[in-house]
Amino acid sequence: MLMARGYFITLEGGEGAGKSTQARRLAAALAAAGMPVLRTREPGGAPGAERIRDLLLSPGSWDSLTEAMLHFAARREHVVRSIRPMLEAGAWVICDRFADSTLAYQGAGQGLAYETWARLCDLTLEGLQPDLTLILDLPVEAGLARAAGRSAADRYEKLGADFHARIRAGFHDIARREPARCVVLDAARDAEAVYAAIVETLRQRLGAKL
Ligand code: Z5A
Repeated sequence: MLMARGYFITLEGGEGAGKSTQARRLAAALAAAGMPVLRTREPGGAPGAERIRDLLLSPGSWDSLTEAMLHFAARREHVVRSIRPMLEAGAWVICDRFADSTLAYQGAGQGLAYETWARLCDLTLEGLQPDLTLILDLPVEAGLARAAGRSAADRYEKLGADFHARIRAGFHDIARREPARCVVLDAARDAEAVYAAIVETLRQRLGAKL
């Protein structure tokens, strides 16, 4: 590895797309190469944010703006207490979901307006944006089957195939809007092939010598 500074890399996609699997593997490879690395996730990643995560994933329903604000409240804690300090210290930050998930889930999924999402970003993120976003793309049925095989369904996993199809389309819209930051990867392949595509993307986009 011949890189001087860390990068902020986010993994996005629907349920069961393999984000956690790939985030673990990528973070381990960076650490093995001697890079300081933080692997983290949303909602969560800081003590207060993990408490908000418990609220968000437990049974119940929220107004979509309330729900988006809860995600951004958790994200603010995560950014201020974990992500930004680690980036400033030169670490690579590998994050399982970030603000794009709010645009896909609360926007495309639950009707939150793009402009409202953008205002919440302005208010809470102080200009922080991922250097690279890997969107792991998988047909909805395949993702839900993978997620079901792993653990009991949470509140979002129970929302049904139509909801998850809107999420998938929402991520495609994000990739079309921001091609310099986002790369869509076919996540239906085996985990080894997906990881190889991630490494190739890091080489091309960030000059990584992984
Ligand atoms: N949410 C939101 O609404 N708004 C927001 O702003 C944010 C989040 C940030 C968080 O749930 C929920 O919050 C999420 C969106 C919402 N909705 N849900 N559910 P979470 O953190 O508990 O779960 P998740 O983010 O959706 O992750 P996941 O379901 O755990 O999926 P994943 O991380 O993408 O997949 P995985 O855990 O790596 O793999 C799932 C299974 O598939 C596992 O058994 C693997 O071994 C297997 N797997 C992985 N890759 C492969 C391949 N390539 N082939 C075959 N099998 C594989």
